[in-house]
Amino acid sequence: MPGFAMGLFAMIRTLLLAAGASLAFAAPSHAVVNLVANGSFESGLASWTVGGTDTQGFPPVAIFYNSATGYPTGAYGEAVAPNNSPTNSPDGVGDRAAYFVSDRTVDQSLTQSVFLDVGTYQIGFSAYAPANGYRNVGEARFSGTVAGVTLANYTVSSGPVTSWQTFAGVANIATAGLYDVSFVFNTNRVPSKDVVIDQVYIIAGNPPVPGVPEAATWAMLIAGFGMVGFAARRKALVRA
Ligand SMILES: [Ca+2]
Ligand SMILES: [Ca+2]
Repeated sequence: MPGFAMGLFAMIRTLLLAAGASLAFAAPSHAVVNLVANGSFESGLASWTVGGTDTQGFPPVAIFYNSATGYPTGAYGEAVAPNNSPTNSPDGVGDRAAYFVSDRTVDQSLTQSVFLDVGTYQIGFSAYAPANGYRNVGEARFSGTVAGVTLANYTVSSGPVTSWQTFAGVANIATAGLYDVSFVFNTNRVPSKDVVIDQVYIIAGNPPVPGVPEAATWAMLIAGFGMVGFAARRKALVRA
């Protein structure tokens, strides 16, 4: 039995190493262009339009990372760590990110329109909930739509705190034209939760998403676990 267990671990380790090796080659090339303007918010909110109703008077702003300053340059004294979740955004994470913070807002939004030709595009963005906002009693609902495809729509309390996550997907554009990129934030209680976003992107094609095993890797893993199962059954038969 120990011998079989060791063999199984060795096989799984080999499979995981192979999966890791294939993922290491999945990085996007330097030629990839982000079709979203100022998608990393390094130019503040240039190219973005602020919408919605805010009765508290705290519109979204582009804060600075690792800055324990107050609104509008920081997250009320909490230093936000730069996005570290895997992303195919061609833009670097940079020094800034967009911050939704109002406690009384209806459909507060950051939007822009992007012209897309017919084709397949990969789309995505990264989001984060600061701890001080997360502790607030009021809920916040947030949605992210890129190239007309809604990638996320959640209450902040249902997501992680102080942990970046990247949402990615595919937009298959059948008709050339303008497509919406929009982030929408709703709150109705003082104080309520907040959201930070960064590295919004639209790129041509649909390259492997970092951190997500691609189809070939999955096939290899499934085949590998099938082999492990076969070996186990064979061992059982031999023993019987
Ligand atoms: Ca940025
Ligand atoms: Ca808030």
